[in-house]
Amino acid sequence: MKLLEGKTALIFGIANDHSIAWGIAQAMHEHGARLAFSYASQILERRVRPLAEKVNAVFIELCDVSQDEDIAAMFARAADELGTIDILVHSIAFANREELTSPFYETSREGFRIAMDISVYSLVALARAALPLMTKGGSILTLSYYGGQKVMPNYNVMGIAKAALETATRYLAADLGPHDIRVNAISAGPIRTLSSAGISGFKRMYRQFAAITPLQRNITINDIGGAAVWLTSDLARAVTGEVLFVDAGFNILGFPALREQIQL
Ligand code: NAD
Ligand code: 0WE
Repeated sequence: MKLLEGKTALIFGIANDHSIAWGIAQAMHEHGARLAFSYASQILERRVRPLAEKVNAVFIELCDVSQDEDIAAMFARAADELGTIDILVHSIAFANREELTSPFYETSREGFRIAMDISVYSLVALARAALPLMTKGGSILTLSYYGGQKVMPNYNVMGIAKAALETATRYLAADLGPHDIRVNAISAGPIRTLSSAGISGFKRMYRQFAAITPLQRNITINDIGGAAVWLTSDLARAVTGEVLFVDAGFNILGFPALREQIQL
């Protein structure tokens, strides 16, 4: 059964074929959605265009979410070429690398501002821009991480940003509910993407995750795609303001079971 037949989705945050947003795009395509993508910089166009072709995306458009003009241009094009939209996917986060390698207390004012602007305010800005195009109701989805709820080594200012993102999800859900627009977040377990590449300690953490989780495995961008299709489909029509964990059960644990057989 195709769950998104007749729906149009605008997807922000594909950088390459490892991106969580690409896992979501593929799953939405398989479920019959019509798609359009944004990309963050000229350099990424070379990677994003072939992916867009694979899923027959209507267009791809440059949109740096720190630029109001880029957001306006993106939605002008969406209005022109798509008419209305049903689904908005926000899969964007950024902090300067220094803020993810130094102790949290050393976070600079500018580093804090950038992380909050790109990772949190962008959701508010995109939701506002999408509202006039979501005339038949809609579903907005963002991506969070457990580091917004509990302390994770080195996640630092991104943890503060994800806490704010999850709260923004609830405030937007309250505002947009009367328009029949739902706003939810998926809190994903660790995945190897451009954003986690080169993070010191990520590889070890990633390996241990599979040993610790109830489902005894890591999660993939396809796992996120499946949850995203459900959450943005009519099957989830009464779900809004939620943070759905797609993490093989990691977040339910207070302390990992000590399994002698497993080499950590
Ligand atoms: P990714 O690097 O593939 O995606 C991040 C995207 O953000 C990229 O496409 C990048 O171009 C975009 N971006 C950064 N600055 C931007 C700007 N100024 N304007 C527009 N776009 C900008 O990595 P990912 O892991 O797929 O990350 C997607 C989302 O998933 C992020 O919100 C991330 O916090 C979240 N997440 C990731 C993991 C993980 O382990 N990889 C886990 C949980 C949540
Ligand atoms: O949300 C994320 C990625 C966030 C991120 C990553 C980078 C790396 C490169 C934001 N900005 C940047 N800026 C860069 O220059 N994740 C959930 C993946 C992630 O990032 C971590 C993690 C995990 C997991 C950072 C430290 C510790 C763990």
